[in-house]
Amino acid sequence: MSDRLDRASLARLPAPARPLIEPGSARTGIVHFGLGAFHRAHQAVFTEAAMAHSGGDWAVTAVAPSSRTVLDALRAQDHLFSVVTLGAGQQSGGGGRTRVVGALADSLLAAEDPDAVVALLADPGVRIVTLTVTEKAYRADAAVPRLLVAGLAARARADAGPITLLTCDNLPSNGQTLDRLLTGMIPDELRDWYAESVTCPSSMVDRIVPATTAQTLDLARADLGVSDLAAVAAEPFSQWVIEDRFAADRPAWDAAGAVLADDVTPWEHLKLRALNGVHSALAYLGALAGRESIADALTLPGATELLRHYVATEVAASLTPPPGVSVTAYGEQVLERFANHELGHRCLQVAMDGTQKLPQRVMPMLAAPDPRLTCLILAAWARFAEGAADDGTPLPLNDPLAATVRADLTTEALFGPGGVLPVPDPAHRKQIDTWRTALARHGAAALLAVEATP
Ligand code: CS2
Repeated sequence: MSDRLDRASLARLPAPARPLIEPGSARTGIVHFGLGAFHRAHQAVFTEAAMAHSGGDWAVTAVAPSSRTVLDALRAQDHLFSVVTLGAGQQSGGGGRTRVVGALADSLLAAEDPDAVVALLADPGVRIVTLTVTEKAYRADAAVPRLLVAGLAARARADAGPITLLTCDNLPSNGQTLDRLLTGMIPDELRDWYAESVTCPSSMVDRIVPATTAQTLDLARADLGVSDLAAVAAEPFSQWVIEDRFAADRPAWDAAGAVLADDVTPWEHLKLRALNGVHSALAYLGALAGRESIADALTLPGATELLRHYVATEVAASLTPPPGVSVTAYGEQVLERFANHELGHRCLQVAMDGTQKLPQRVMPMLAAPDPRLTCLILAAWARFAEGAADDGTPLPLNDPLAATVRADLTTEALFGPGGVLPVPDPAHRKQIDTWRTALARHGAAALLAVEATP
């Protein structure tokens, strides 16, 4: 008897841990790019629930851009994996903390087998492409957009029908961003077909999914009774707001709890600024103060008060929330979610790719009447980029523009015209510089405590 999760071992799992659908019972209708933990804990879960509710051939074939690790684990497990939900009083074992998801049908490694990916995109059974490829992949010279264009060309030639490209990355107007990128890349002879047959709806995705650790795998094994090397951990909260603009049909994601909306923009702005921006703030300030996790960073005296104030003032001034949603109430819920100690979400994970994230998460608040705390967050990033915590411990700068950033770390070089994060107003640059001096003199922990005192 196999000791690992696969189809043969499903019957031995505790009943609440079993998939909602019979694995292998549906054909592939979705090709997903980016086989990271986030997809498995988010879109795969929604898609499985949609199929359990309304059926349909919406199984997912996932494309890993270049890394074999997860792919090998999934292949050895008949593409089954589990989600371990952490925090909010989740019970272990039969209590439903860990559940196997049956939405994945197959996987491909793009770097090794691009032709198979192109062929799949030209399959009439595939009607949706979803993407979680991170902010930095939305460039004409990146691998996934190039593969998408090749796939679309093959699809047009095969007359395989309309297709929806649904991005799930944390970018504002992410659908338009993808559409603009592809429009600039497709050959002229494809333009009419593209305009008629392809839509790129925007979507706002939200679930905190830390990187899988040895502890995640231990929890999965304890709950399932078999080993699952592709398990992911996630918070209980999960949200998906999707622009209702599909080129063909779609899974019953609404029956699975997703919200289909005419306009996703207010949701995207709220989430990027009141959640992701605050996340980045905690990541940099926490890392400087020597805190390991986001939840630890939030226990720094003054951190909660300061971030609450930031959301209520600078963030709230920058946007119009979705109808019926209060920015401060949303911000409160975000802080409660960040306080989930069981997640162990590392500051350094959130801190990566700052040059790609801060423009949509933090920079828009520079337009607030008095963007003091926005300047503090940018200063914290700059000090983080200098490469050492307040106690001297080295901090890694994991960022595609790391070399440019490190080449000249002065405030003028980073934030001046032509810098990696241009801040147009010289008064704001001065404020960033003042905060950098204060951070260097007092350290992040002491600064937060003082600043939060009324
Ligand atoms: C985080 C996000 O790593 C990061 O930058 O801010 O991944 C965050 O956890 C998710 O967007 C939550 O939905």
